[in-house]
Amino acid sequence: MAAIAFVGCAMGSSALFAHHVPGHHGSDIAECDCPPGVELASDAWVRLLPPTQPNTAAYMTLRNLTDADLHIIAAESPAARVTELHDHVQDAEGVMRMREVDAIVIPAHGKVELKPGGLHVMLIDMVEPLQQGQHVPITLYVEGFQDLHLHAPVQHAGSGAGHDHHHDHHGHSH
Ligand SMILES: [Cu+2]
Repeated sequence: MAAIAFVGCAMGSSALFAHHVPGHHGSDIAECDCPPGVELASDAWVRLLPPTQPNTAAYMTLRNLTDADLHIIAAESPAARVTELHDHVQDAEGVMRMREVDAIVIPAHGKVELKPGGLHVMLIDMVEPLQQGQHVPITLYVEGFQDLHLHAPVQHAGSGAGHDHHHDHHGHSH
């Protein structure tokens, strides 16, 4: 009897996986409504913080396929009352501190990585506490270019730039 129950369970779980569509809406994979010439080179994500923490940040890697440098000059999200572009710089005492920057540049035919300890989109004064797995809409404004509209899932830091699922459609590039 135990063996039959086990087989039934295994079949159930494989059927579940067969119906899982990676990247489908409602998953934990970021989506970008990016104009031609710009694409997400890694999943975008927003750091999950305790509800008492009013600020958080969004991270991603963006690739520029065009012949010109692209300057992200502003960001906006309905989840935060204030959104700023930040970098980390070392102060005179050697302490890394965040500071606002005028622009985040995606070099021509290159990419820029927004990551913890480096460049990031700062989400300040959240409208309501974020839940894990929730998607946060973020708009990035690019000088002389079309806007980038992202939906970035909320994740714990330490789950890396993504999640446990494999997703080979992103490929590997250098
Ligand atoms: Cu910041």
